[in-house]
Amino acid sequence: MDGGGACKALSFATRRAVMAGAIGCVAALSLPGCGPTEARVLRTAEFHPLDYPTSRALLDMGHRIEAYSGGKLSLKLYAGEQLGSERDTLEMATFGGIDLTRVALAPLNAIEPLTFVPGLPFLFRDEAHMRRAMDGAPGERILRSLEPHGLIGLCFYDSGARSMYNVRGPIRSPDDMRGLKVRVQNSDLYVGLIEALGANATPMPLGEIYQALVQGVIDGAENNLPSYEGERHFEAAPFYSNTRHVIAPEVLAMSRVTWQRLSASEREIVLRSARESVPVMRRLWDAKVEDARAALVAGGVQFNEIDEIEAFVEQVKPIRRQFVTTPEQERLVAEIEEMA
Ligand code: GTR
Repeated sequence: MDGGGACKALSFATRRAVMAGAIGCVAALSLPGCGPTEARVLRTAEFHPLDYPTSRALLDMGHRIEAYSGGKLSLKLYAGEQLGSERDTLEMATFGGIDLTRVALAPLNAIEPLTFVPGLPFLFRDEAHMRRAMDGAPGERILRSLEPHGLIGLCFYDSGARSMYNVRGPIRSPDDMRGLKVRVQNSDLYVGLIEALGANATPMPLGEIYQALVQGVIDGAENNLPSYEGERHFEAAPFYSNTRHVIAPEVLAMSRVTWQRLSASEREIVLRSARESVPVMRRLWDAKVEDARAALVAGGVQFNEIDEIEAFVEQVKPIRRQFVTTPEQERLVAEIEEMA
């Protein structure tokens, strides 16, 4: 198992080589002619850098895979945007160009309507509610819903609560959002959410936000503390307002092409290792949130609480009607709400 190196964004040629299974692998899983005695390497994409909780959880999973398979299976992690955006890596996984990818729900929204549900604003009461629901039947249903789209959902990782931040000043009520240009993830749900709050939504990849803030292309964005700190957005947008409007999990998915090439016992090893990495990830996540908070306070960020969150909740209510349109989605929402 391997951390994948520190360099960002591999060249196009190198990316193609990864997809062909030729980089750092004894023999890539998806290559024909991979003999039974050779180690099989699961090529895994992660947007975040190597020290981010999701990356560290994937490394933990890799150790488990190697140990449980007696070294016959291993995981090679391409962290730090090496294989491109989450959207890119999702596409690669879908056609079997890579074996595993960790993505947010946003890039899955366009392919599977059930994935809208955990991203609905103000659905989860807190992180514990989200964890309970994703560990239970609602989470299982969402993971299973990915299979017809060429993906095997293995587990959920945490992403904490997302809040608003911007260059101008504290946001205390939806009125303060009016006219702000706010970056969103590329999904109609997040565009709808920001526009319902009276701001202008600008979809763009995470990696482009810093420059866009500095150049005044956008006035703000929304994210959890680790991404806000890790991507250095606070340097340009030092007002972080605790709206906690979305507490969505993230997904670790395997390419169905890869899954179909695994034996039953290999599948069990992969699934077990993924599931066992979840509590590890959660511990790392909770610690990372506190570290990020301390670094942000030291970095001069001005935090503010929202006294009347009801005003935000009211204003985004139409979002549910817009994105929850099937009986299956409605059932999922009801079931999650019952677990509050
Ligand atoms: C991060 C998340 C990423 C991505 C990013 C974004 O918190 O871990 O998967 O969703 O936010 O806003 O693009």
